[in-house]
Amino acid sequence: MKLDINKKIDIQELIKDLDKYTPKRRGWHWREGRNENRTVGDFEFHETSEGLKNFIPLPGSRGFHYIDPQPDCVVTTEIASGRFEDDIRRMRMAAWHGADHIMVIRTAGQSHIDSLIEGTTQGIGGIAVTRKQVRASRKALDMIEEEVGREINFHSYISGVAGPDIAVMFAEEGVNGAHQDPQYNVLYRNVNMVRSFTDACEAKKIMAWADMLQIDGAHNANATAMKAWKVRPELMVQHAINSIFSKKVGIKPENIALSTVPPTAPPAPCMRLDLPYAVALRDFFSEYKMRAQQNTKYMESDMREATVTHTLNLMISRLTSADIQSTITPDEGRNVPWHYNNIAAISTAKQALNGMDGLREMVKLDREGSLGTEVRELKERAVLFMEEMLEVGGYFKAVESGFFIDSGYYPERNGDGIPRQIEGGIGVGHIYERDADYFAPVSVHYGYNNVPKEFAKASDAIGGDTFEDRSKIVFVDELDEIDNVNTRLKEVEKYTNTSIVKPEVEWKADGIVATTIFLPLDERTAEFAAIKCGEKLGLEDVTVVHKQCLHPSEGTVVEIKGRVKFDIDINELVIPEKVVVLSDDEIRADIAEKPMFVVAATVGQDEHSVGLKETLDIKHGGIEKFGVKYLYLGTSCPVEKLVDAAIETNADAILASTIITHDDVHVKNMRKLHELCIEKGIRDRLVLACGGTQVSNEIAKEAGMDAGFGRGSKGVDVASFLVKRRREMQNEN
Ligand code: Z97
Repeated sequence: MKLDINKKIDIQELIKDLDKYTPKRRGWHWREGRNENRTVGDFEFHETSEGLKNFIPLPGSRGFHYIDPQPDCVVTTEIASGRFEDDIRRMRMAAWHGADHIMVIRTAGQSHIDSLIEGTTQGIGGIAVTRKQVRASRKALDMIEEEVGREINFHSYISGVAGPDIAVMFAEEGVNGAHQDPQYNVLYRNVNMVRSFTDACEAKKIMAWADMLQIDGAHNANATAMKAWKVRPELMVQHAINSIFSKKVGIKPENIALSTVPPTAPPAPCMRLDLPYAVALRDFFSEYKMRAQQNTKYMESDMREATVTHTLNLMISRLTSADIQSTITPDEGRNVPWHYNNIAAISTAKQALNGMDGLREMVKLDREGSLGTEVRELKERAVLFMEEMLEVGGYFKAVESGFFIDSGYYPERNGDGIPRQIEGGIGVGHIYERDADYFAPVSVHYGYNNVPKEFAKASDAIGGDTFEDRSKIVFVDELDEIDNVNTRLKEVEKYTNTSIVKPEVEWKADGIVATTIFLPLDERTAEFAAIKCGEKLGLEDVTVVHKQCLHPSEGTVVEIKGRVKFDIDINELVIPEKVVVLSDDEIRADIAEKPMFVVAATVGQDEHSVGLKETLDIKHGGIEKFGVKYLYLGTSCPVEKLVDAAIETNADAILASTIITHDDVHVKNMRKLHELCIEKGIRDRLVLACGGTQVSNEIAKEAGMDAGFGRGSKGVDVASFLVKRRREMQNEN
């Protein structure tokens, strides 16, 4: 199965024979071609990686020949629709925009599940991570990476009491990265600490074999702490514990990534707190990688605010050269994991990183000033924390004493940390010392294994394990008769490979649309008034996703979402043929070879001038830019005067503008222009074009023009048309 750019990914085809699918590769992949200067378009870049084969550039790239420079760091997108068949389509869109690390958020608290789940069930704002979901996603990514020409990392979580089981499944299925941090289980999921650390040995050993990248869980302290910036010293301790532990189990340092989050956001003076923290991390953990996640704790539902915080965070990433840039911002605050929010966040990262390319070469971090002092202080606090931990008898004792997630700025302690008992938590008492004759017949295993002498290696006892012989993997397809991908696909059959469509934000044909409404009301009233507006617009299940008071009594802006009740048949749409616009160079060359002269005016009793002037003048890319010369006769110009001027100057074309539409005067003016030219015997040698907000190509042509230019038309559209029409006329004669 290969993807065709012009076709949607066929999910039915994708899940066919999934039981036989072998992932293309294992292991984490950094971007290729980093640390070298690269020319992209007109510019030299200093912090990029190899470009993509297929991509969608930033909107502003229009001014730069549509270049799409790829930053040097891996860019993550977190996908949480809860249906893998829909996630897969989103992954493909994300990859085209520059994401090469796809994290699938699990359904709430899969760490609580004490076994490997098989078969698919749909999550709520997340997905139950199962072998089928993982395999289907990896298979899709194997094809998507060929389409974009870059390796894409697939990522999920190895946590909870089923952690080692999940690690094995991930290794078998070619998952490339995972969160793994026993401290996460202990603090946030109340898994017994001895169990959690013992399991982590096994899980990490398997991750090392599978060459997976590991992200730790320290950032969760930011999210949990009352004041996120207070736990910075403790966070360094958490990073230290998981990093050295992972290294000792056998994960190579370049596969150990710290999950770092700038702890604050505006209106806090975040740079003064966040930058020293990021620098201190780089100093302490120089052999490991930094995975920068933007701040999500101080994020509400405002996309604009989230984007600014994200951008400030990206500046820190650039200044401290983050290795992986996460991009969940807008979704996390709004809890609306929609396709286009993923793309918006990826674009924010790409845009900011492109824009700050090479910033570090010009701006040096001043270690002599307050930055240096802050960095040193943070490190000292972290070291003291670690020392006190040793004094009380080590990590387990420290957790028991409530050292972690305390709201004090260490060494201050407020006694409100999360204490866990060594003899408590989920899975307590399930750890047994291995007997002398303990034997596990597997190829990857942590610690003591009494392999019988007749076997060269442990797994020979069973003729190879699943890491060595994939045919031994048992693929369980579906367990739930009702909630599974087959029934879900059946429900949307009407919209699959047919001409029927429905708007969507996360699931095929979910029918959801969002709209922004300003109401001259106070916030509370506006919220309910907005819902009423949504209902009057014909939407169902209307809810408010964002609101912002602009003034206590003058007004509120509200963003609502709701479900449309209708479908659209694309076969019934009337779509005018798309005009192909010539390139700037081609137009210029044509005009240089054979000059062109046009006369132009706003006709009738119409004083509008801006639209036509923008079309003519060089400043905003009017036809003058391409070398076309013109005579502008101003506004309220009689049609007769315009035609006479064209005759006198021997013009090639007339450009008329007509904005006023009262009594269809725009149509009448166009018709008059056409008829007058016939009367004067010049119609067949003159190009006639008309523009205006209510003019369309169809209306203009019907009224006798050669072309019409409506709202949004640019000088290049007109220039391209003039050149093409002149060529046609030459051929006609
Ligand atoms: C991130 N936006 O990118 P469950 N293990 C660790 C974790 O951090 C998490 C889980 C397991 C965030 C992702 C928060 N992290 C969300 C170290 C979750 C998840 O929900 O307990 O089943 O596992 O880091």
